[in-house]
Amino acid sequence: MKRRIFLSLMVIAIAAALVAGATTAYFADVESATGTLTAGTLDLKVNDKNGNVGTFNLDNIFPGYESDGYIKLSNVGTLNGIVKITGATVTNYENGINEPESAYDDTPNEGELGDRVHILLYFTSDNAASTSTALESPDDFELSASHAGSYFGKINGLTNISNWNLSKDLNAGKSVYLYYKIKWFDQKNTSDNIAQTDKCSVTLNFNLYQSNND
Ligand SMILES: [Ca+2]
Ligand SMILES: [Ca+2]
Ligand SMILES: [Ca+2]
Repeated sequence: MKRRIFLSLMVIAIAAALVAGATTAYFADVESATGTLTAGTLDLKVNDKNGNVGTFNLDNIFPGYESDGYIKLSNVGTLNGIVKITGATVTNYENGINEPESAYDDTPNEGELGDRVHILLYFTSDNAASTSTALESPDDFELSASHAGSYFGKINGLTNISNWNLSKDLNAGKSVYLYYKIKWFDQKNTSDNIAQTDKCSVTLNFNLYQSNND
């Protein structure tokens, strides 16, 4: 009887040893994985500034006047984008009616300068002077292939600029330029007197969109 009890205790002891051994007796290895998500950036600057940036400020203009220049548009973000002119605001100020204006039935409170002066706009990759464009008459402007996507017309027509699809690829860390030429074609008659003293303000709205070909 004692022997049977002794054997039973032996079996229990061996079984317990096997269970204990089962938790430590094989190789093991544990690893983990961590991923992170960080959003990129799209950030547009106009002439290296944010906000509504002042550009040209042309005083004392006249029939026959012209001026051109560039507006620099930079993508200072980390994602490639497309910059687009999404709209424009044109405001005409009468700025008083002088004696020559009054001879042309000038209507008070709304200037005529934006109806008299033309503007040419297109995007270009650089601001080299060689890209400046000659304009001899309101009818003679033809787009070259490198200037595809442009606006040419009266300043007042800029209010429809969203229909002209002015856009250009603007990759991360890069700049493009909006070329502008402002020209008052001399009509060789005195009807332009109606715009004496008048003032015109133009605001272009730019939007930098994410491009889908990153
Ligand atoms: Ca910005
Ligand atoms: Ca005036
Ligand atoms: Ca006027």
